[in-house]
Amino acid sequence: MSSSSIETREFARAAALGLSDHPRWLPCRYLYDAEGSRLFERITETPEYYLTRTELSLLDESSDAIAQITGDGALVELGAGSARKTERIIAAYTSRYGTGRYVPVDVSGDALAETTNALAGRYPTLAVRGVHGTYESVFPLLPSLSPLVLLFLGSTIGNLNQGEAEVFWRNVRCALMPGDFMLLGVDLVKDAATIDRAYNDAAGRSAAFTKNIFARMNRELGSEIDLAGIDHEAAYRPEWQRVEIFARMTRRQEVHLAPLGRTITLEPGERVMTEISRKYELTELRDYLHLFELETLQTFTDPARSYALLLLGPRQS
Ligand code: AVI
Repeated sequence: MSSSSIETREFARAAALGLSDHPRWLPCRYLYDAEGSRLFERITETPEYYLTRTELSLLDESSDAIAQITGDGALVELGAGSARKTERIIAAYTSRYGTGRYVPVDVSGDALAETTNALAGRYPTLAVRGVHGTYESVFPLLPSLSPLVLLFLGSTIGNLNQGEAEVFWRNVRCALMPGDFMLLGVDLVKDAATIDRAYNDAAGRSAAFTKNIFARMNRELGSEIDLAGIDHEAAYRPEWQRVEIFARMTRRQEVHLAPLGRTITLEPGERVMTEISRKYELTELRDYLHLFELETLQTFTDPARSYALLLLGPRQS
């Protein structure tokens, strides 16, 4: 069996498990094939999606200070994608320390190759070594890259559920050595209307992004889903401090999972959760990270306290 068919069967299995569950769901990592990554980039350009814009301006303002605090070290970025936001940090480290090391980690081989080539051209003194894989796959490598600054930006942490986040933070704590740092970007709790607008942009890009996971199932799993029979639904739930994103079926759908020879029926009105996006209170987050022996050394936030960058370090015992 070729490696791509192993991946396709894994996708089919994950879809079968999630779609047979109550409530129904799909793992959000499958939102990001090449088309999904392109659609997400387009969301970040909408006037409603304040997260990326705010994080970029925070990075503009604080990258120099961060480079000064951490000292020279390898920049290891989880889920690097196009590394658009990271360029600010790379520029700060290379101008302060002359040379630099950048290790982008991404599940998309295409995005990694593009990033690596583009940065190598723009920063001749920067050594770029991409790692093609999941976050989990890179944790064992981290001690060999120390001293390092682990970058986890874009509020991607908010897309992990409680259990996934706990495993993630345990892994981070085990992998960081004394003198290492982590820079975390998080979206903060704010009025529900602002958050709701960010996930329901007027141009319909958020809706296209949600539907793409079903389009991908059609492409890769032969699912034959009628995309016109799906509505995007996203709403902030203040009691859970998270946005919940669903696809609601407006007609009966027979979802074929060709690699498994299975069909799952979705009735009109049924919803499939495709993603959560958690929002954070700063004091709660600092207390939570403390449970994993991670100290918040500095917090950078915008005047409206809409978004934050946290500089973390392992607690020395
Ligand atoms: C990638 N991640 C941080 C985005 C978010 O805001 O949770 C994903 C997203 N989904 C819909 N819009 C944006």
